[in-house]
Amino acid sequence: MMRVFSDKAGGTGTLGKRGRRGMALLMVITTIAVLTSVVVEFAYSTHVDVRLAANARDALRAQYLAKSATNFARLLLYVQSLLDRSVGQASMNFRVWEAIPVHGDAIRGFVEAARGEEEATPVGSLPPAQLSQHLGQLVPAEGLQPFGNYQGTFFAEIEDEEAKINLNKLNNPGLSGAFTAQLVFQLISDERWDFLFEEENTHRERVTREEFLIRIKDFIDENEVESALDLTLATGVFADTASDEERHYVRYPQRYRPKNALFDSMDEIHLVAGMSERLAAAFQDRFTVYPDINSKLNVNTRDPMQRLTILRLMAREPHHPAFENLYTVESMLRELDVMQASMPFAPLTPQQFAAVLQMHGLEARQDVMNTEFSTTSQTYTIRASGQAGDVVQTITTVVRLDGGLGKVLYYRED
Ligand SMILES: [Ca+2]
Repeated sequence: MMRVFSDKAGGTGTLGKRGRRGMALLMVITTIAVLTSVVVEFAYSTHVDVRLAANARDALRAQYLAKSATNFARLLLYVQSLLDRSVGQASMNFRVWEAIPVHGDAIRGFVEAARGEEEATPVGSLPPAQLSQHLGQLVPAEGLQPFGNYQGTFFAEIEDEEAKINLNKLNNPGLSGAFTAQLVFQLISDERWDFLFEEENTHRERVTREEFLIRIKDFIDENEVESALDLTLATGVFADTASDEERHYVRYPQRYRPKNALFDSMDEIHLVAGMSERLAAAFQDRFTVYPDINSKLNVNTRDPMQRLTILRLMAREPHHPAFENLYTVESMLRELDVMQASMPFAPLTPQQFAAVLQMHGLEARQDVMNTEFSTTSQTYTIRASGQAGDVVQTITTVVRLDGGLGKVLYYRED
């Protein structure tokens, strides 16, 4: 290299024999450099293409694994609905969806165990299916991969939506609406949520706990006047005022109006005036909008805070000093745990909550016992995940049981 350039730098004016050789060498080097970069670029883009294809394959696998998990969960809930209908007595009931995990490995293990008894065919030993030349013909069964022979894994979690407080019930007239308002207020009253009602949202607004309830009610109710709240009343806790509920919405940079209809999804909670991201996030798991507005609150929740809310609202005196006594509160919650542990997958009943209150010297309200609380549910959220390679796909489905596999109220793929 140095020779080549030093010869040129020598500057003889015309290219001598050595100069021509140098030129040839330069062309060869340049050509090799160009070719190398082309080959590297080609190898790189091929590598990227392969990765993209593998990723797309894994994404598709993961998506279908998540769909499988969703379907398994829906099947379990269908079995639950059959049980709920055939067993009249709640004390004999069984929460099958809590007892059986929807997990790919568990299901595969179960399938392999079942197959092991019939025939000793190891998974993956069968040749791939011969595809038929003619469309619309059945794939021959002998060439099929056995059930459970798939790559990746899936699982699903089921949540009981009716064990959460239904915000749409705030619009119910009479005892049911008043009771729901008291439930919501009781839940958000805990002093650990103080910070949520002290900080401003992105619109520099701040709402009190009472305003939080009023804004939700005004967003879904049919009329256009602002409500007032009186939680001391047994029924009709919301009353109309003379002011306009829209005044909270018109000052936003992008104006919009309250919906004046029931929530269709939990995503709409963010539209309520005065709502902040943190406020919505804090109660996302304890509130719902999916169950029927006449459905009762299922007392079967594992959340201690929710259990305490139920105990308080069932008590004749929700503000009894016993509820401020940490020792008594812990004792009541422990008692519920003991009852649950004695029959792990049987539902707790409102009567058992009442019994716990009585054990601690508190009287239970009989008027709400069977009208506001229940032990069975129709509405569930299924959070399903499928994983293949590095790709995870999740599907969230809300279903309401209808005698079959249920009606889908909400569906989202991520
Ligand atoms: Ca309204």
